[in-house]
Amino acid sequence: KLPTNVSKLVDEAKSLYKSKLAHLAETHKPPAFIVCAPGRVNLIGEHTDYNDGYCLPMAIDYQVVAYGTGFVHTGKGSGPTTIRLRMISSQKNDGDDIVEERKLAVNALTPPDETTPKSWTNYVVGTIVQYVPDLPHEGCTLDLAIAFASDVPIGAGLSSSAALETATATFLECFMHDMAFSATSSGNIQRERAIRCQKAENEWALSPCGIMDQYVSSAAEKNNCMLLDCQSLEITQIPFKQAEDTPAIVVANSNVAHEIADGEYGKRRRECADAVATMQNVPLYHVLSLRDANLQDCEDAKDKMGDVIYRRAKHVVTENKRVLECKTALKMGLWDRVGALMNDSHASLKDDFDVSCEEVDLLVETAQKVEGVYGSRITGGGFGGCTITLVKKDKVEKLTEALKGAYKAKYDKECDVFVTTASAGARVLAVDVDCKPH
Ligand code: GAF
Repeated sequence: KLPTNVSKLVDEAKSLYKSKLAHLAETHKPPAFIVCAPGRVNLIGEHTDYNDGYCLPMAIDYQVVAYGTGFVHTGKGSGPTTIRLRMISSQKNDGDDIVEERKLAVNALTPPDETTPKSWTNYVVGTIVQYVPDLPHEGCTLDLAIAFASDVPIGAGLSSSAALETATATFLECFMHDMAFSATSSGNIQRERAIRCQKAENEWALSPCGIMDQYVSSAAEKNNCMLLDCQSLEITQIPFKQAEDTPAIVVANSNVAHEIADGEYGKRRRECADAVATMQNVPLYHVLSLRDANLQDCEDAKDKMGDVIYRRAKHVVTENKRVLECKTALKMGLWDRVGALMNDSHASLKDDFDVSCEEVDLLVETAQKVEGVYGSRITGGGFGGCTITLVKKDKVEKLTEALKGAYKAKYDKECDVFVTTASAGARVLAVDVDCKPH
């Protein structure tokens, strides 16, 4: 049985497909595949993924659902490969009926540049492009009609774009499966999918993100946090133990929007690369990425790096340690320790990595003072977005009131607060043979 929000999204996507796409006869080749992919919240391990480090995210209950049909016309085996794509999204079109239609000749495809208007469709096209090499030969036509429905808040740092890419990829694998992945194990499929979706985001949304968001949307497991080693790309599921004293996971959205492509995130990446280059010049030859460095290395290179780069490196080095300690604390159900590590992580992101903002700090500081709260921190890329707080279950209401009250009092604005579980990653929900027009 599907959670209520997911079955609502399935109904929405199905009815969008039937009313707006199904009558376009040539795309209508049953069956339709229905897949979903979740947004994420990161428990701890921020700005470590692109430094070859560790992170510990989980999937949230909010999802992107895709309902669609796909067909490969194999053609004569010559000429350019084309993609005929019709797509519609309940979330982005704000009630207006525009069906985005694209006919794309693969050999003439170029990713957008800074001058191209931003569009949600780039995430979808960018992902589809990653699957073109799986087509049987050149000259095929890939005919796709996909309706998306989503309840992942946009621009909130909850990975709505990674969820869209991952849902698209999972949908594509449904009918390209025989060609693409029949010989691979499911862990490899998830990893490969995450790599492709990250590439789509880097090249087609011009967002220099790491791999955390796409990987957790792809491979999360219910009631687990996903420990990701971003160097080996190995994952280990760490149970978020379900017991009487298991805390609630509360997410608060500051509604301060920020996009990774906006510039500050890219700047942090360059500063981390600078730190590595300086350490090598010290010389600390063992440091090939910040994952290899320890606090002593940061101190040894401090004079050469200067204060800003030193603080960036210090954050990454200490954050990696916190993730590994948090993994152990989680396994043992030591919630006080998990919380303390979250609080330290926030301080480090605020003071050393400079990726918080005053609205988010207010939410974190307010939460940290509420009775029954284990820990609270900013989550995701930063500069706005959400906080994650672990709190005793019977104190959720108190926490919610405190957060909403403090935010309203200081900014005369609303913050959204919700409880999530550690949810499952991308999956196929159903195959629908009845996808004819209404
Ligand atoms: C964003 C990015 F997309 C991730 O790759 C990660 O770097 C995160 O910010 C910070 O931990 O969500």
